Amino acid sequence: MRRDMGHTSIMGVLNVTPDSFSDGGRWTDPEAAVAHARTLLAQGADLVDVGGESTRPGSTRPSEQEELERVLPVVSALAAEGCAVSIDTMRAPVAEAALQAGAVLVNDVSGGLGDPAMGELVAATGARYVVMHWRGLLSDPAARHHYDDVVQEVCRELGDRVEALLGQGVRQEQLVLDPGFGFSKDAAHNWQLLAGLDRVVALGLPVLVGTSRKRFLGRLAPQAHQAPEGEPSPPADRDAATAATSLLAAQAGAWAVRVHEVPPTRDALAVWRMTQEADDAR
Ligand code: PMM
Repeated sequence: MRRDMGHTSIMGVLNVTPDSFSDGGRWTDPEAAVAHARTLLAQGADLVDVGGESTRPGSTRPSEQEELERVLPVVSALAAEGCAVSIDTMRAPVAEAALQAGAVLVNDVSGGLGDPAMGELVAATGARYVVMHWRGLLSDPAARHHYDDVVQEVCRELGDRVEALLGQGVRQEQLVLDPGFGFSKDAAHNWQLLAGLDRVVALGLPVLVGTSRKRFLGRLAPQAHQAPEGEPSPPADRDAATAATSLLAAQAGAWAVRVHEVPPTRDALAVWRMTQEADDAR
């Protein structure tokens, strides 16, 4: 069965952090960061996601001031060039400052649980808001990685977040859902989520998918990467797999995919588009 193709946008990742798992430390200089964003856009990204805090397990949180100092110069410079900027933050004051500097979307991996003021800010500003699924802030660590049915539970928990946000005055048109690949999920959960992504899409809101370079993509064929037994391949070797997951996400109806390396995903999406255009012309 074929699904009608919508346009799936590409969100390019720009982590201005010293410690992100794949690109930590590469773009901490604002000029280098802005130059990289220009490359992502020239390669076909529709928007650039600027993040100043790594959520990598074991990383220490930057202070709010530190996070602001990392992201604001980059957000301002890119917005001034007319680039669509998304701000990846769990802090309402950082989101607010970035929106004032010209960001158009708030990407919150805590889905509003990290800062109780986030819902109110999103409601007041009318900004688009990505609600990601993550159990990382649950007080019961044992519940974080236990699912009976990961797709069903992610859908239900995202639905609960949506209800809470609507109750805070956020409008439905502002919301984007993200199942949170790799966040409180092991490899099996991630594969199940990818297989069941159409059920997340069926919730009726746009869906963002972030599988890029994640660990579960590093164990496909260890021998092909000459990785030591049991070790995943290095993050930068996971871009072909990322293009494949991005294509599957697009076919399931994703609104956007979030990737570090744009060309492989751009080309994978183009292959699908051209195949469908040829099919339509028959
Ligand atoms: N993953 C990371 C960071 N931010 N935001 C959304 N919406 N979805 C994700 O899956 C996501 C995210 C972690 O990856 P990175 O450290 O390479 O940015």
